[in-house]
Amino acid sequence: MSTTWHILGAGSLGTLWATRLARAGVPVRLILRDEARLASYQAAKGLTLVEQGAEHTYPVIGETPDSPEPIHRLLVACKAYDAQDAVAQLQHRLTPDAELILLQNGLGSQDAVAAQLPQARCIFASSTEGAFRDGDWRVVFAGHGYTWLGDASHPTPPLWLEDLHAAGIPHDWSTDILTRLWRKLALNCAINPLTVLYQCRNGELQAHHCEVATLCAELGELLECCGQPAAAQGLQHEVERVIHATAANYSSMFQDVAAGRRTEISYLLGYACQAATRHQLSLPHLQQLQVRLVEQLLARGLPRD
Ligand code: NAD
Ligand code: KPL
Repeated sequence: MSTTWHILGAGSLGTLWATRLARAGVPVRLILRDEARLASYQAAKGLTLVEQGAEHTYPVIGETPDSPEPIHRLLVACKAYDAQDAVAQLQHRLTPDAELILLQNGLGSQDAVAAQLPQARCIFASSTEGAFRDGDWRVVFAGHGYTWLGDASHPTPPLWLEDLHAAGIPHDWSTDILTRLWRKLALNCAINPLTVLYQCRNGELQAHHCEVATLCAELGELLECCGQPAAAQGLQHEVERVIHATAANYSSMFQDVAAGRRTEISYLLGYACQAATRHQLSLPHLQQLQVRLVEQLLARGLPRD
């Protein structure tokens, strides 16, 4: 019997992982905020995955953070701004050899969680899969993609990657996970804030070619300065490729703002600007972008962080 996967956060990615692992017969338990959420979940009788128009419900066992069972493996599937508090609630249940898989986008939250749990193994993940909720306890698998997992301090891949294989979760072990996370952060910084400011789909940024190029040049400088030269390689070309390939899509930040949800700005553009300040690097366009984005968020009554 393989080790149970505890999944923290029954949102889009948490549900996408929980349902596919459960479908493969891997033991999974879902950790919900409190008794009220647990009661709502139990009434729904499971998690529903909608894939290519077909839907299936998986009766994954739910529990609250107070459940007594020890946790050996924890998939942290909440937003970057919730990760630290959500993990802190479970700290007393983590075994000394616990492993955490951190699915958060951007940078900053992973180090904060790892610092909170010096004994645990924290595996960072970067995913291009796409999913959204179309109702409580339901997820639509919207975009097939790939997940890279890695541990900057231990290059050895864990044996449980076999569970992901069995579950049909496309993945690879990465020995340069920080480079991948920095690269994704740079892409998100060059695209997502502009889509919010211009209220447009990704493809419409082709009309703002010069602004995108200037941001890419500054992001490239930042990556070099932060010891991530590989993440800086051909950045502008890659950003233009993504803008073209996802032309019809709205960026995740655009979608968050449009739905009145808090954004992950502090772990994306905010993190980049802070890193520049730490290195005494002047990146005027990136810093101005942050000012404009914060103004836009505040004007919409959303948190600035
Ligand atoms: P989400 O908002 O859909 O889900 C997060 C869930 O965590 C919510 O259900 C929330 O209630 C729950 N949560 C928060 N704090 C909790 C706590 N203390 N206890 C229990 N549950 C708690 O978010 P998501 O879209 O799944 O994104 C998760 C992370 O993955 C983000 O960093 C996001 O940027 C990244 N990501 C998402 C996608 C995607 O397609 N959705 C793709 C790639 C990366
Ligand atoms: O990851 C993205 C997002 O929308 O968050 C892309 C599509 C790459 C745009 O930055």
